Amino acid sequence: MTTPALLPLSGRRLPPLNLGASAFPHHRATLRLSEKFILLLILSAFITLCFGAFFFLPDSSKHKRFDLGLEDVLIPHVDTSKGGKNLGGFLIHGQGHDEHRHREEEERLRNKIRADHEKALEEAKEKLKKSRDEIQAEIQTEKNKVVQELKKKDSKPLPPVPLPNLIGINSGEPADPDIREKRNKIKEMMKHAWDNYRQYGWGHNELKPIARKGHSTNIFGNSQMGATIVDALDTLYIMGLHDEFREGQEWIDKNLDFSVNSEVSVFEVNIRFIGGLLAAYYLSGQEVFKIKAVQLAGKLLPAFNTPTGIPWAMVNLKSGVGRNWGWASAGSSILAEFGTLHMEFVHLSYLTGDPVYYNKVMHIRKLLQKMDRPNGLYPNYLNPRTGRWGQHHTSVGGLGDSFYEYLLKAWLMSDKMDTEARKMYDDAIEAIEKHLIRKSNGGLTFIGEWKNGHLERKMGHLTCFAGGMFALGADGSRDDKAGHYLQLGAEIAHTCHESYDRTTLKLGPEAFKFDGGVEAVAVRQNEKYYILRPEVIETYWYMWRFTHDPKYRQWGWEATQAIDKYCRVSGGFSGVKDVYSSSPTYDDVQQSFFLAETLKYLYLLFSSDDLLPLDNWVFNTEAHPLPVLHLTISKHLVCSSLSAMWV
Ligand code: DMJ
Repeated sequence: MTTPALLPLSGRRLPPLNLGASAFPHHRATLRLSEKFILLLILSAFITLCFGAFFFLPDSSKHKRFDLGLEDVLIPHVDTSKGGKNLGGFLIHGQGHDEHRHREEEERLRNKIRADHEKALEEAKEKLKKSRDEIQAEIQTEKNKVVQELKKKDSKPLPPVPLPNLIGINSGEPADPDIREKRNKIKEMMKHAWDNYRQYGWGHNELKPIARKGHSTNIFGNSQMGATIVDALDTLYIMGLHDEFREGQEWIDKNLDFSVNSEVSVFEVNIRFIGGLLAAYYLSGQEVFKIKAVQLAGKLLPAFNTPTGIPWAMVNLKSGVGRNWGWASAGSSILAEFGTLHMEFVHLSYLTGDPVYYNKVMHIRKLLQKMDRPNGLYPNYLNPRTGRWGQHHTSVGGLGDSFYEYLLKAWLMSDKMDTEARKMYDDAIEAIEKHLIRKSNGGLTFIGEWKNGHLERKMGHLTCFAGGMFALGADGSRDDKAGHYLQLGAEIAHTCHESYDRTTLKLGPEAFKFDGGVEAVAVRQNEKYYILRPEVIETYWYMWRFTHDPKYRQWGWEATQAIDKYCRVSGGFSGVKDVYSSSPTYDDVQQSFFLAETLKYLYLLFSSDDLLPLDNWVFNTEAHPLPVLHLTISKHLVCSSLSAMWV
């Protein structure tokens, strides 16, 4: 009888029991533990009794039901003389029962129950002879066994998958010495950011480069999850900073633990952690990254337990309890959050062979497809309880942005097989062009925001990623409008460059207006900051890859110099609060996306195209490259190590 050893796992103490000394005179000291055994024994005896009564009391209605039940059960038997049918050594019993055999069987079962009972009693008596310490030691051993088993289960190596070895023939080293020098400068900036984080913020989520200590925000919860390490890994790898990469890997291996009582953003953890770990895995082939990604994904799954399957914005990694941001329209989930899981989740299903992740994101897609869209636009807010839209705000910037990006990238990542995603992207982009994209009086193309039936003529720094997206989606566009979308991408890149160029620091503000004579300039004080964001540089890079127009490298270099001049401090890199001020103040945060995205895109801009070619890699929204999956189409997703089937 092994059950008693499991009792203490519940951590609950039983109230003192009044069996005391008279029942077990020699073992007062072990009384409390003994009581648990005794209770358990009594309970098991009671259950056995009930079990016996249920099955064997003559003429009870249950007995009759049991007989009837038996008629449908397959019992090994070869005697067909009473009208039963022999099915390959198994008999389906007919009406006529062998009473004698039945009684014998009952007797045999009763004896067995009696024997089990006595054995259990003996074992319990033996246990009770032991000292409290011995029992506790036994319990501990049992507990350890369980923990070890669980650990083994968790870290069971997953099936091997073929790793693409496509990160550049010569690590993307450019032939031109001037370009090489610029690329080296960017690598040096990465080293400066990393080394300072290593020194002052190691293990924390981010770094405060001026205070020289760790930093975190609520998106990462309250625990030190080393966000910067995970986010930076693939950039380190691509740049050939292998010692730093190994340090990061070691930290992750030893310290990255997701069993923490911490409430995190599902979206941020997905794009930064799962995306970062998956990219590190695909680039380096180190199993630890895949294992950690899968463990973490398991912790995010409870967020999908909502009436609609639209996940909560936040989930507690330990309890699995989810909720939404208090500020989001009427308890809504956010389009850019629940709509930016697809790439990572498809890869998780591919790597594990478990369709659970794929099914979650496809369910979201199906639900969105069924919904009415005002003017063909997707509102930013969706209530996960009711499945209804919240406020009718639409944005290609904050709250909406990466949803559109992931529709396109789902198609690209599926080797262009996921045509459903492509159609959704094309439909969405057409509506966006019609309702949100305008030209300013000064001829700048901008993407505004739709708010309750009118267009706000304001564009966010975040929205600037769309230039790259339009260029990336040009090939394969509806009605063969590739030229049009490449042109649109170029116009957005130009506008966003203007938003940088019209500032004192040559760094872009968080949001800029096209209204009342103002063009590409921030008006409100709280929109003048630059927090090391990547989107403008991201668009320069895509535009460079598709056009090779040298102006994109030139603009990228301007941004590099401005960052190095105004954001670099001795303890790392910091955001600045006002890009129009010649003596800017720092926000004292080195964002993890600065290492994941901004520096990576800059480095790629000054590398040759064979470093992570876009035919083979698709970058997630945090710039983590994931390989294109060459999938075949089938009715159901069946993943294996080599192939995954697409619905
Ligand atoms: C990044 O975390 C991602 O790019 C995300 O999609 C939105 N923007 C931040 C950086 O600005």
